[in-house]
Amino acid sequence: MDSVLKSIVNEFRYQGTVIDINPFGNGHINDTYLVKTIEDVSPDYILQRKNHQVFKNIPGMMENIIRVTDHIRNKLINDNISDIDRKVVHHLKTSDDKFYFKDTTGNYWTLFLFIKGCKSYEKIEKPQQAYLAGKAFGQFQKQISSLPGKPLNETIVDFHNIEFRLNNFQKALLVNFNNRKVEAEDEIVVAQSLSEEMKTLLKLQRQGKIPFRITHNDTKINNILFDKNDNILCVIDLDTVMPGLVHFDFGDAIRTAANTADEDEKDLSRIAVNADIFEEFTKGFLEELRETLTSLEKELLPHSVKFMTYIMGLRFLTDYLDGDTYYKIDYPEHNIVRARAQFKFVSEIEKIMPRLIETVKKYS
Ligand code: ADP
Ligand code: GN1
Ligand code: MG
Repeated sequence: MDSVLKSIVNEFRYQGTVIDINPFGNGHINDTYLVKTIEDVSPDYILQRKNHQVFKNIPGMMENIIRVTDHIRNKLINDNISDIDRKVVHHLKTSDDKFYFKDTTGNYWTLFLFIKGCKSYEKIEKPQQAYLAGKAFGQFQKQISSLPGKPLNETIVDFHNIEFRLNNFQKALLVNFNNRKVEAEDEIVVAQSLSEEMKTLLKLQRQGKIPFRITHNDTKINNILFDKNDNILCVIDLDTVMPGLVHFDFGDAIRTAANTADEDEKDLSRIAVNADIFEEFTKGFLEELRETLTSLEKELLPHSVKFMTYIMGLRFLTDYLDGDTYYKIDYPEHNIVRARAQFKFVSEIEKIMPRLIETVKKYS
């Protein structure tokens, strides 16, 4: 077992005897480890090194997470829900009463309970899971809509701001790491051709026609934990919970859940929209939020799928041109492969847009 990691875990007030610490999960930003304990009665834990190049204010981020998880926990207690530590993320404190530990090299660490017997999916396999996933993200948004107190801290400023992302893309074109523009020629054309259309949500928000709410902002489908019978346990990965548009959550969830292939699929012919998954997710999501959302917000849900897929493609493309400074990669072309796959999904969304619009109307 890594003694440095062990000493970091020891900064927290946890229960049990640690026997093993191993890398876990496949996030692109943070480093995640599973911390196992010997005793059956002691929980296992997740240790996470938060990426402070990406999240510039970790104390502010942890303040958000604790406010949000405390709020959800109180609601579950009020509703007499059982097994609460599997229904909301439970963070542990350090010996000096903080929810993060800053080590001597400036890295930030958090420790939270590992939820036993859970699973997460990279993409959805059955329509019933999509329905429950839609309900989970809808419910999450509903639960945090009543969060009292000051606004949440913005953990990444301009996270889904398309103007900011397009600006970064322009800068990356100038960086042109290893002359990668040649390899990325087709994707650069796609990025440029859709840039105006992709400002729709930003413009409407600036005109005050669609509101900022509290949103999750990283609703990849692997950020929902299911139990072994595919019941929903909870929504995880709360680093980016902050003010945002409902479209960020709906769009990103569909981008990952309703894609017939992986985010980084190389064989573009395998990438399509699974319309049944889209329908079931929409049904679950709108069952929770139908009364809360305005007609214009609902009308823009199909567009949000295109928007969120485009913005992810743009960010992968930007990182490729920058020389891979942001996302973790498994091989040198990984980011351009991801961008290509996202832009192919955008074109697939365009093909079945009328059906997506009909489906959203049906459940609105
Ligand atoms: P990242 O920000 O890197 O995506 P996550 O917080 O989503 O990190 O964690 C990565 C993976 O670890 C998740 O997809 C999930 O499979 C697993 N995981 C995270 N939190 C828990 C938890 N509390 N209990 C069990 N598994 C978890
Ligand atoms: C990152 O950390 P992870 O893997 O859940 C990214 C998301 C992207 C996603 C693409 C903070 O999410 O915005 O959608 O990769 N998170 C951050 O897979 O940039
Ligand atoms: Mg995650």
